[in-house]
Amino acid sequence: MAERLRSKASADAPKLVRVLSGEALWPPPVWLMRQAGRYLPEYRELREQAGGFLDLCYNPELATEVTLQPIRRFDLDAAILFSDILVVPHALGQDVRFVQGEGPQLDPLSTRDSFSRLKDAIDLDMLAPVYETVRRARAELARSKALIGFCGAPYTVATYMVGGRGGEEQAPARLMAYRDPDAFADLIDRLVEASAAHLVAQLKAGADAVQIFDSWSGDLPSREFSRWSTAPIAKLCEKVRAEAPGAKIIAFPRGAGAKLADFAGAVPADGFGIATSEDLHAARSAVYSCRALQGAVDPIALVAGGAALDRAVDDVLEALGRNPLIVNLGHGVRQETPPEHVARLVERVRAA
Ligand code: 1CP
Repeated sequence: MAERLRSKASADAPKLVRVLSGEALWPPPVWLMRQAGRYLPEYRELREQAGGFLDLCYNPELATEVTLQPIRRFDLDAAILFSDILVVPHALGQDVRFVQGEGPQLDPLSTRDSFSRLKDAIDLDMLAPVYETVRRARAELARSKALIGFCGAPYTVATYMVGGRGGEEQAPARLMAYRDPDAFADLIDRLVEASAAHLVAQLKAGADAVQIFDSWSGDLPSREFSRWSTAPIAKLCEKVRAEAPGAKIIAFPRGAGAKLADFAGAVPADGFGIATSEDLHAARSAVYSCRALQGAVDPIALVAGGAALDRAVDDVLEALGRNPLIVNLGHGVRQETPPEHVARLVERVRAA
């Protein structure tokens, strides 16, 4: 495995791809989770024209524009496809709605019987507009910029599918996992297959790397974490690599904390996302040193700006800069973030 991970990217590859191939670059590349979205006036304007949120995700012209907005404004090193993790349940046949101000709502799959409402396999034709967005965004980006595709981790997506919505503790999915582990395993297996097909389609359409967002597994006890987060993500990476050899993969097990070492030992990703609350030095020693870390500026320091933001950026650069590093936040950009603070963060990294 180490051999494959060390295969070097060419010198004119995007910086993000080089770092994911094991190079430590200075200054390191920088992009931000949720870098497109409501904190940008140009997004809010375009969002009004689009109708619903899913209409925007499935409109290649508008979704390409939203993908590129933060690159134009801030000259970040990577664009992330504008889409959502919940297009996968949607393309598996589940009803998904985005209600203004309330977040996503799905018809919950609360028992195994309700799985019969799902399709046997993901309907990639339904997601054709997403792959068209990848093609268009890649064509419009400079070669030096990376385009990142993504999906949710099987566990995180399952929590929305079973619970019908987000929620702090994700109790409905965790209950199903305890009461009927065979049913929950069936759902997770379906999501491994569906997510692999979705990531491979994005890579074939031109994505330079893909990120797997596991937003909710950090709450799980170790035994549950390794069964429902680590093992399925490891399998997902292997499936993607089998069909898209050399694919660059970032895994973000948000809040894994002390579970990161086991996770990184089992998951053959090229980079690992670190959440705001994690100790940076502990994270560095948990992950084999040629593999990249990505993170972990506090999104609330980004809201605060000024000297607090500078310090937060410097802490990440000092703790992680000697090894392959991608500067990012520890979670997504918040809606109340002043766009000038993002410009300041990028400037601080570039001046390092
Ligand atoms: O305009 C709007 O009202 C919609 C807000 C919005 C946006 C901008 C949603 C609804 N999704 C998105 C885009 C999105 N979602 C991206 C685009 C690329 C970028 O980063 O700029 C990405 C990568 C996601 C990923 C996503 N969706 C995650 C994983 C990351 C995370 O934040 O933890 C999750 C959990 C979702 C579900 C989701 N979709 C939207 C919301 C508000 C949520 C979270 C709901 C909750 O808190 O449970």
